[in-house]
Amino acid sequence: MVEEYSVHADARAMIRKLRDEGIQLVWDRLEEQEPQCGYCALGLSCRNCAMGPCRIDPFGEGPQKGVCGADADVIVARNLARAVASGAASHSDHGRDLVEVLAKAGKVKAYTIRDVEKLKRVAQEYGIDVTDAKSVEEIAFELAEAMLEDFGSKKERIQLLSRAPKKRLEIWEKLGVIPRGIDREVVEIMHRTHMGVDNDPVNLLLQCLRTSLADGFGGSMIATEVSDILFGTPEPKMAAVNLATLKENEVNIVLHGHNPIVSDAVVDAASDDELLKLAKEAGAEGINLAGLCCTGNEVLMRKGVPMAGNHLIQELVIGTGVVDVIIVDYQCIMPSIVDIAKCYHTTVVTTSPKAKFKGATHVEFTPEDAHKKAREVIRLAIERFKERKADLIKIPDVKPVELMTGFSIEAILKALGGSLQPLLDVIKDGSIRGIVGSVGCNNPKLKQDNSHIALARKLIENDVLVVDTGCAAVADAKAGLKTPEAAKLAGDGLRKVCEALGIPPVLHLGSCVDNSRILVALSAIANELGVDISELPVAGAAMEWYSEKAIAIGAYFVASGLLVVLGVPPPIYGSKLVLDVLTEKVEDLTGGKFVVEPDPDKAAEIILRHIEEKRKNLGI
Ligand code: SF4
Ligand code: MSK
Repeated sequence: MVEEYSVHADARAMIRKLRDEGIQLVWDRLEEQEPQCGYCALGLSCRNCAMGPCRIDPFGEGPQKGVCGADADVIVARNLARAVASGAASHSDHGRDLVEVLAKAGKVKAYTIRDVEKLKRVAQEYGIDVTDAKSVEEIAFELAEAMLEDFGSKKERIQLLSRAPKKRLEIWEKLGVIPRGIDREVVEIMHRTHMGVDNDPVNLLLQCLRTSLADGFGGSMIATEVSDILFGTPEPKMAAVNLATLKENEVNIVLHGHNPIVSDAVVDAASDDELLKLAKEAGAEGINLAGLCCTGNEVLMRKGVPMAGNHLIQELVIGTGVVDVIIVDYQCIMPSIVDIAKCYHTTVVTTSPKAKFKGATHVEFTPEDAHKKAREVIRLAIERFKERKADLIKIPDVKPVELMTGFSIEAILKALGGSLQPLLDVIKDGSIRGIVGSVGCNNPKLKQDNSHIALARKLIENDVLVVDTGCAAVADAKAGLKTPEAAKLAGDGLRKVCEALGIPPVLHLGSCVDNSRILVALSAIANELGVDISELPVAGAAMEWYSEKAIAIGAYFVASGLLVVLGVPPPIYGSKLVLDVLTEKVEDLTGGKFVVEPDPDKAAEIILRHIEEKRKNLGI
């Protein structure tokens, strides 16, 4: 049975250990929840008001309308819209936190501008004068102010949308889905889905696209750009992944969550001589950091900090018995980790006023005191190190897997010699048939990482370059697909390109917000070719998604003209109309559409067919 939970030996070893220790895990809780509610799975339940909760009978025998009169189509569309709003809000609020730090950069100890050139470039996009008369801090402040306006409701169009190809902008204008303000679109969904407001399912779905674009070209893109400006634009580097990156003889601090604001400060503090001395006095040989989920991706991309794992590893990592502190910010952090930590010596430290966990230790980080707080957390980890329970220690007997990370668009351009042309040439001559963005999470309903890895393997075998982010990226890394040597697993065309450039066939573009890098790259390629994104031989996939953020990401890919394969069915099957729109009719509107296909081999075939069709239409 444990074999069905994960493809990885390290995960399986830990599942067995924690089971033996009587600890309940995500898979156990999933089993306890079964059978899960069929109405909810189909999107057919509603509790938007106190006349309800209501549900629609999918077999047509029971009620077909909620108390207010809403039918299946309205209820399904409303539920989906609220998920998009939540997903877009999460990434975008993460972006806002970074913008607030940007406004203070250089004025507070922990944060400076690490990529001045990018600061100036982005500031110019916002129409900010970047003459030498202004200090870097002044430009940063002005950019932060301008970006905050993107969140509001005064503008007619968010700024970075101008990166999209002209044809795409015309499509969005025609559809009326140009996002005006990030917060505005999220709020408007909450308004429209209140009882008695928007009762046209198609109109609701269009607002889903608009809100998702406010995330993709707004909140997420701002998060990526500001992270690069503050913490450095990633460059290729080697690093390691899996549970063997934890070290028994060192103080281990696991960085979990999404935003680099906290994790970057901890990484800086971990090399402090005074703290290292303190760790040694406690009997440790050093201070070891390991990442989880997207904040892990952030420090992996920029600093080569090793990665313990992705979403479904978060409970297991504590079971090694060597995690002294697990420090979190927000998003994708299971509340269960606090309960599991109590069975060991591990302390869970929360850092954000908006993400407190019952039973955790709260050490609030602000831009002003991040440096001090990071040191405080490391001191706490050193104290916890002394409390380890020797009989509970077991790091899985595997070797860390190497990966090459750090492929920002700037880094890819540099590898190509400063221009997209060499990439366009190999796409045109067929050495690379197309590009696929593989994104998203783990879901305990699927064998961990199996679908991500199987899809990536099949795509690269067929000369499709894979770019990945988030938990999908960690999955592919653990499978060894992110070393230059993995080029031998690719088809001849892709292999030769990778070997010539010394890069892997699966490129790590970063965290979940860094899906915006994919939008930037596709926009640039389309602009270079003078076509629209929907005409490119490209696609997206979220084979193991679980999060509302993944729904928003899928929606902005579809809105941008991409075919997106989902490996887990979204809760829309209760409405034939919504299903038809999202999997068929939307293609006539945006050029993109969703396909639901849990089998990774079949998903790859669908994508490969799509890519070949696009190539044929382009005459290449
Ligand atoms: Fe029921 Fe309508 Fe209220 Fe939803 S909004 S709970 S369908 S009455
Ligand atoms: S962390 S959103 S589980 S990718 Fe971005 Fe992973 Fe999905 Fe969270």
